[in-house]
Amino acid sequence: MDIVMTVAGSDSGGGAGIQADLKTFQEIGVFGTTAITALTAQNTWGVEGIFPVEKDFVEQQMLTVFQDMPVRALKTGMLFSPEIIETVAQVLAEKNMFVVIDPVMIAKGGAALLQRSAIDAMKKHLLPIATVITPNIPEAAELSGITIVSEADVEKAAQILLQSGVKCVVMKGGHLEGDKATDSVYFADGTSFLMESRRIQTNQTHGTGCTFSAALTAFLGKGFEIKEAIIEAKKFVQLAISHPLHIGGGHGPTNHFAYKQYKDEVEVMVIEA
Ligand code: PXL
Repeated sequence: MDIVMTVAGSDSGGGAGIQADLKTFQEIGVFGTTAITALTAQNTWGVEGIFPVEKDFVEQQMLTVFQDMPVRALKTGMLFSPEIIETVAQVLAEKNMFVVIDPVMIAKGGAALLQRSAIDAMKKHLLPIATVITPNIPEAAELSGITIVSEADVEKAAQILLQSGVKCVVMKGGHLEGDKATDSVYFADGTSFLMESRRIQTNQTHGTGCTFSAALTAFLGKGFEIKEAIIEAKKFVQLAISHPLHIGGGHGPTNHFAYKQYKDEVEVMVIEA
């Protein structure tokens, strides 16, 4: 059994964070473990409260699992503070596993899931040891320090992020305009490709980013090559968005059951650079 870990925050509403990650791991058939960085009280309307976990206890959760289980791939989600980021980076620096960074900053309803001072810590400590980072456009703009409007800006921001030492950048295009949702993927060796899919008009998107990075982590844990893992994760999230569950009255969660049920109907076009 392939073992993976998520280091992230808990979403009591079950659509994002640790809960989305574990559901995704389970559907893909890997064994999920967790280190929880913060509890949130939330539903589909928004985040009502945040209760961070002490950095030493985040470390203890990770080390206790690592002592006993060979974790092949790990993702980070909501890390909340610079202290937690530095601690997680220190623990991971001595380990040999795939590391996926989902640079979670702001929840759909607007709540800050990362303190501003933590952005520098992420660039300095976490990116150098990461395999893949999966920013959306606003997150990529924050991390790279440039405004992103055009496709040229997307590439420029990705190149800035690659300089920090991360091996692969997945720029999620969901926040850009257009009838296609295009993600651009750049590798440190200079290669790149695009993934294009139909844009789905829906507000049932709570936890989309968590679900994509969790699926990517699960496929890496199963031994997929990085490129194949990214493409399969895109399929997982595309299906999760296109078969909504309509739970709650606000931004509803994505459907983690959909991949297993509808895997054969999904279309993601891969365009080589
Ligand atoms: O989708 C980002 C995210 C990550 N982690 C937690 C969240 C959210 C969004 O609400 O609540 C715990």
